[in-house]
Amino acid sequence: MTYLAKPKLRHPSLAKNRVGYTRRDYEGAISTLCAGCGHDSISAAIIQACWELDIAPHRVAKLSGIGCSSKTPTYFLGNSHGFNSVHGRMPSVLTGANLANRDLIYLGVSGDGDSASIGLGQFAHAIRRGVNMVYIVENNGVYGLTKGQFSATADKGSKSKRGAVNTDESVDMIGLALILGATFVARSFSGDKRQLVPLIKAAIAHPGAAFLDVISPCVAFNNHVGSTKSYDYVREHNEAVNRIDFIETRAPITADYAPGEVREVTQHDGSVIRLRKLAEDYDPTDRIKAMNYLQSRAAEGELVTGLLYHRPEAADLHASLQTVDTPLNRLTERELCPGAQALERINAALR
Ligand SMILES: Cc1ncc(C[n+]2csc(CCOP(=O)(O)OP(=O)(O)O)c2C)c(N)n1
Ligand code: SF4
Ligand SMILES: [Mg+2]
Repeated sequence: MTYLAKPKLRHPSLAKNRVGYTRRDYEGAISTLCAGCGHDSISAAIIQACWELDIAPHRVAKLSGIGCSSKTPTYFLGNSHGFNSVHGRMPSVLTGANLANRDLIYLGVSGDGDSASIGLGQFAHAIRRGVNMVYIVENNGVYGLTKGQFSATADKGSKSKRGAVNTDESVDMIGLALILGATFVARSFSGDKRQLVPLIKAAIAHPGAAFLDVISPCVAFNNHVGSTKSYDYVREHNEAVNRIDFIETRAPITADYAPGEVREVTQHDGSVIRLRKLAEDYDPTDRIKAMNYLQSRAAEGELVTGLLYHRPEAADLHASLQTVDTPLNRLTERELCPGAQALERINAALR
């Protein structure tokens, strides 16, 4: 048995959101991950974000690959659509689903092994095409499910539980996402719910490819001295460049900060990201400067977190392909096969 169903009993006085659901309606089966695994905290943050955003569960499609991280969609949003695909293949399955039905909210959940090794090519193409999705890598620096081998995101010089030193350069998922043109790029830590929940909310509201690298310690195989993905290491080296508040379209905007202290960015759907600067010289709208900053801080051993890059006016794959507004899976045969005359007109236009 790979999961345990949660008992359906619940207290009648549990708070409901605007679409009539309690937080428990966004939960999934009981997790079978190791107690203390960072991935469970990310699941809790996703549940919190979707409940607070009043998203009806049937509007979400969660897709994953293979790994402990990719198992987690079983443990959240039990009333949403889900597809657990093949190792490293989540991005192409998600892209296909998104093209067929643009009306759903797509949540791609992956691991550092799933996305930075076998799925690196798939990751690259989904990001560069601007698929409208939230792509979360639950990054622990190891292949947790297959018992703790170094993954491609393990830092050079870091040590395995048994003391072996990693001699390979690491793949920087944030750097890649920036180069590949992701329009929302953030890094967070599974142990920082205050930072993670608003980032997930803002990523859901973002109209293009949103990438979140969440450092998520593996307590079984990568939480020792010498690891750079342990709880202690991340807490000691976490440098948050900003803090965001996410304000929904409907919510009244109250100004409780001094002028100049925060920057407000209105997104496509009217929601507002309120950004409070923590690092004076960090500008999340300047991609090149952001890349330089991240590289220079990484060279000092610092792990920069927060909203690292944001282009609110992003367009997605449907915009580049000029697909119709109606989801393709709702088009009728008549619309899909308009007849020989229509084909003749198209051919004539190409001559
Ligand atoms: C095609 C294929 N190759 C290899 C495996 C073995 N395998 C299963 S999970 C995994 C790595 C998972 O690592 P990661 O994505 O980081 O997830 P984690 O368990 O650390 O959360 C590997 C190599 C597989 N299932 N399928
Ligand atoms: S092996 Fe690691 S990644 Fe997998 S559930 Fe346990 S702590 Fe989490
Ligand atoms: Mg991993």
